[in-house]
Amino acid sequence: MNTRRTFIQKALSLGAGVFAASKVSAEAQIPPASNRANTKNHHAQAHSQAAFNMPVVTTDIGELPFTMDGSTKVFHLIAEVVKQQISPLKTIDAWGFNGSAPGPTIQVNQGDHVRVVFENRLPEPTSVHWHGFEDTIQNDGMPGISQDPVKPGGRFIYEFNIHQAGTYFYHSHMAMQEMAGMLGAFIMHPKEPYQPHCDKDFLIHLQEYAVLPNNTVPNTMNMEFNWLVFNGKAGPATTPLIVRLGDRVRIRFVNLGMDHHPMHLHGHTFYTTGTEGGRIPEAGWWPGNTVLVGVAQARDVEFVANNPGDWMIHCHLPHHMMNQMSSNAGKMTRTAGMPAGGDMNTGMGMLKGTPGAPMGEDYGPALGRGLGGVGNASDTATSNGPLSQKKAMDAMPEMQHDMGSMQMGQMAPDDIARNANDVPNFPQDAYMEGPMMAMDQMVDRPENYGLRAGWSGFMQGMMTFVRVLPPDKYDEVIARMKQAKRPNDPYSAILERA
Ligand SMILES: [Cu+2]
Repeated sequence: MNTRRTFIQKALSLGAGVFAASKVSAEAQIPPASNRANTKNHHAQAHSQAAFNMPVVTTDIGELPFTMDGSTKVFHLIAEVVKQQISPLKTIDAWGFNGSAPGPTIQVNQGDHVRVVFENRLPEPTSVHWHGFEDTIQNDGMPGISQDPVKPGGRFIYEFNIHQAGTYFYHSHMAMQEMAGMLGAFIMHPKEPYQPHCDKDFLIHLQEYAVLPNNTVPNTMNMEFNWLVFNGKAGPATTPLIVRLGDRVRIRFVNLGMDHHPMHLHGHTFYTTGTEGGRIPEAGWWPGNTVLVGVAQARDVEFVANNPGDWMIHCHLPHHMMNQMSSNAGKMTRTAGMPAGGDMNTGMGMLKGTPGAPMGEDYGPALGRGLGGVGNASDTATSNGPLSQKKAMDAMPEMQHDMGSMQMGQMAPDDIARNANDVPNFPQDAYMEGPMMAMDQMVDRPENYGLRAGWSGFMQGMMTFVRVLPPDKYDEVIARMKQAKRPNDPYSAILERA
């Protein structure tokens, strides 16, 4: 059975014609700049006749298909070990569901009868907790409390009558398993579609991993996270949210990690319209451009994409806008004195390592506070030694300065001031971001078409774009996305309607 089609038919039955609706909204009465303050109400009117439940798009993850057993929607959810590529040069061994961490998004409608056949392919017991569900205790998924733990190779069947609506989640209730990636979203679409209608509905999971250089297994007990991901990808490997100028957009943030994340959108004001407890009545919506998404919370925000451009959406914690985070300032960046036996070159893990490989594990413990347990107690302040690009490159003869499609070493001579070495705190981002670290081609995909060259050097961690594209550019990007014919494309719900 084509489950996607079934879903669309269900969606169709919930409101007026999907295709007609998206056409109407695409023309979408882009309000003049002088009227932007009123776009919320304006848009409510524009869509009042055509509301339907737009399926949620979980970029880079996608959704879990289902089959029908009579009138019951049946999902097959499998806990398993997965290889999750979080960045072009970093793939980790995570635990997730049905091939990814986070697991795929489950989407149902209020009033549905839902069965989840859960299968444990992990080497240890687990179960699935259904976060926020007002259901029977037998379905709570608390191992040892509401049910026996599901043993390796075992199964458990959860069955729900969906009477709620909103952004809910599922996750392992074993803390370390959760930190290894065992989480996913569970969307309950309302019986009466929300007003005003949203043309695009996205979901972004916020997650953190602590993975030593040259390692693939996250340290689930560590609290010094050096990989911060949206839907299992760190910038610039995150897939942008593609919207058409004038679209009303909903983004659902879900946080199942150790830190709270202030999510910030450039160029627009959004309203917070929902929490992990469901929809907020319109009178209670609050405006902002940053919303704090606490642990175990969901925050739905909505805005009219009325300002064209490639706008950043990101966590505003500075350390959550970095990849492979490690100490970069002071003594650790200089050719003498990195405590764990390496200079910048070995310490950064790029070359000359023993046991012979770049990113030698034996250098890991000195990188960053607490990564590996050594900490940086001996990384005390000393005067900075000289560092110039030439000197750094000369000290790294084995380094591939042209790493295939990685755009390394393209800093212009005037990117670094002549007196940089006399300036306290230099360098901060000089060798971590910018043209030197750009990898546009490595993360090339239709959604990135037309971005400014070198963009990828300035995007790390919990970052992606909301690309608000005028009709001609939007159509071109969508055409390229369709042309790519990607199997199980997370964007399919949008592509089918475009
Ligand atoms: Cu954050």
